[in-house]
Amino acid sequence: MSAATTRTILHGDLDAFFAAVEQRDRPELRGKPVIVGGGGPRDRGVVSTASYEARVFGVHSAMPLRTAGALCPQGVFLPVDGAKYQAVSREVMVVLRRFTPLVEPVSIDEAFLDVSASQRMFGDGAEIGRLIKDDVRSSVDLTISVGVATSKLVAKVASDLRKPDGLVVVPPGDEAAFLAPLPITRLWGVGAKSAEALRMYGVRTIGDLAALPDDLLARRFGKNGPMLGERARGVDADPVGDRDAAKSIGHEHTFDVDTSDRDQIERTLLAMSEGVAGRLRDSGVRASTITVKIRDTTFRTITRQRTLPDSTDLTEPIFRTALALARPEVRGVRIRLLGVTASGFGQREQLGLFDPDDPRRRRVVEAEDAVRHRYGERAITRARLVGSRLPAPFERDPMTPVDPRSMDAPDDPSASDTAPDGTGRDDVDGRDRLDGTEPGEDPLDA
Ligand code: TTP
Ligand code: MG
Ligand code: MG
Repeated sequence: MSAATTRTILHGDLDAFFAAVEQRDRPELRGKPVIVGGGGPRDRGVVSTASYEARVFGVHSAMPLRTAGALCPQGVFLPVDGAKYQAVSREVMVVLRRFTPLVEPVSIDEAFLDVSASQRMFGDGAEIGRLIKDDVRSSVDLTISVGVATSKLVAKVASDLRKPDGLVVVPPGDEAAFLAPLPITRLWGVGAKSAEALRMYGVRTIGDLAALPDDLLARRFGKNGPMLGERARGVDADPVGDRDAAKSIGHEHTFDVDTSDRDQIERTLLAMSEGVAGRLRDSGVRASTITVKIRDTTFRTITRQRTLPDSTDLTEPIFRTALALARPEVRGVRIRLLGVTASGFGQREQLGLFDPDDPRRRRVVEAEDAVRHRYGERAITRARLVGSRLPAPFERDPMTPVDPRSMDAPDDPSASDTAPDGTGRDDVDGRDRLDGTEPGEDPLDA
């Protein structure tokens, strides 16, 4: 790869994130085994994360709390304070954006940064890594582990290698040699199933995988096989933040019985707007474009979209816009399906210090989010929605960090709602739907 095209990519991931926030806010917990999860050591439920002091006892994420209690009876067990961690996550993303606008959050506590163009201002990748670690520590009082490399793949492996408080720099050209001795399970996208299958070929390390011929990989793993080999050699051209451009968050609802009832249509739009707004907030983004999709009994499908003067992550402006777009189209028509989609994302923090929303209103919304995260989407229901008997299409595991790569994949019911006669026509394409295996997914676990 020529110098002109060599990129400098950072991956940052906070150390023992939920537990570290609790230790930060309660100094008496520092140095102690802290276990954050949905209850105490005698409760059902699992560990969200454990401080490094607790990990010494074998406690780890996703372990039943009771097991954690048996392994580490002296542990301090704390409930999950989702709203607090979301807020801290946003603060960290603000810090990261001081170094480049090319920041791609991948979960609540990690992000990729392309700092290729930032080096004249801040120094080389290693120096930027150090600056970021210092800045995260002084601004939010947390430690972040950082990997620096020429690709997302290698940076991700590097950030994980010397946790906690790690900084691992892989110089250009050293990618394959850096990866080679590591166990195959370290390779991002190789899960338990793929690792097991690879073991049959004597593959233990990433270097073993890199040495397998492409045609063998293709035979065994199909179209993802050769890609697996490339990644083992540290080849990954995936750009930082690329998926943001085509990204959208949407909900759709197909009525059990086609309807022309205005109230039912409006309540459905409200419920969907609420779901979309909640997911925008979870992802730390605001949308500037709202699209509604309307399919009638004859499978005629139209979409109408409007760009807002100010981007938003709140229900009201989304609902108002969706309603204004839908009203003229649904009059006197029997509706089969409705959809509300938000797109045109900017990061919330890019708007700077000025928050166009009433801060009190935002606090209420954030309190609602906390309840939603803890008890599920149905816990908070506007008076108007009571009795609407909408199914709960908006539920997702509150403990699963939102992964922008798969944002729309799990709950897009439109995929099965195709016109039997092929006349269905969508003005919005399915760009945001994922097909095939993405980097970061196990080709066999998928
Ligand atoms: P991770 O970054 O995977 O883990 P971590 O930050 O706790 O520890 P480290 O990165 O130092 O290894 O996840 C970030 C947060 O996401 C974590 O603090 C809690 C939450 N989480 C869960 O709730 N359940 C899980 O199974 C995992 C893996 C994470
Ligand atoms: Mg982490
Ligand atoms: Mg993480």
